[in-house]
Amino acid sequence: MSSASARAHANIALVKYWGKRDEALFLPTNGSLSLTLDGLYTTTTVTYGDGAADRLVLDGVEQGGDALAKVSRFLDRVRPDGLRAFVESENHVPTAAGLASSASAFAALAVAASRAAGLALTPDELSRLARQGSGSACRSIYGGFVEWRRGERADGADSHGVPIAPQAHWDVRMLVAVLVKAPKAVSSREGMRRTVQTSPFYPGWLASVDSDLAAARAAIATRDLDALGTVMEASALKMHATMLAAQPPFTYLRPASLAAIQAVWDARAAGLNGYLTMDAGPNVKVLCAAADAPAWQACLAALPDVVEVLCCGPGPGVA
Ligand code: FM0
Repeated sequence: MSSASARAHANIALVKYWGKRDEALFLPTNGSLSLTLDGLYTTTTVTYGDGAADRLVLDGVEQGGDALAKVSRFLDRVRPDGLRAFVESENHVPTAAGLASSASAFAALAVAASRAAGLALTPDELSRLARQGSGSACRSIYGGFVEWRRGERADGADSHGVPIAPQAHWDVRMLVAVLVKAPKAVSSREGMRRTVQTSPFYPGWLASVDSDLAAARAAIATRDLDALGTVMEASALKMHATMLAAQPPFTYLRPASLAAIQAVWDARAAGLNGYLTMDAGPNVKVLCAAADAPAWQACLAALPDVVEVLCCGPGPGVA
């Protein structure tokens, strides 16, 4: 029996990944750029042995079906021949707010599974491996600000996370307004596929990503919150607009999300500096300076249908 553990933090994209050019290898149509977060992480232990079947226990609950099958397929990339795996994973989020992240999950799994197999992979190799569990996971290998280079190669060798500024580079805050949960109608995977194949806005999205990435890199290098916030907010809203134009159309925006967006814009107009982003779910996140985090916390907590507001800083890479 051999066993290893790992911890990986969640990340939030500042310039979004939306669309795959290769679904099997999780190769993106566009580059993306994220901030790894300190407060939200997953710890995973992988133990190889000669059991009858793989097992997956997530937050103390035995999993089967698609979740187990996906993890088993992922482990086939690194497991020692003939061995079965016992995977125990815990999501560390302040409450059961539905923030369990596939990014931190597959980053932690990639590291624990390869270590337990006796493989000493480099960070870039771990990033490529994590990518093949969930695309955004390739960014959670690294701390701080991380770019996922789209890459050009068909085998994905050049498509992995690249650290562009460490955790200590810039002490910003990302507030997460956790909104009332609604069942997720469309997975990211299906949503991306539908958008790429049918949305007339998708070519416009793609055409704008490289200049967004360049603007985000420059803003991070100079710690320019207004420049980074402006491009971050635009990237998120453009991404959500592509989905509304897909066929059949869909959206992750809920009435409470729109109320939060309006509240962020109103607060900014009134002089509180911060910018919003949203992912494939209803929650609204705000990027701001550390000194403004308490005011944003109060602003977001006062909104209807807010379950709680989390406040995160830049986080570390996998350990
Ligand atoms: O994180 O189909 O990684 O760049 O969060 O597993 O590769 O869950 F806002 C959407 C994340 C997409 C943007 O997609 O998809 C981002 C998103 P997978 P993910």
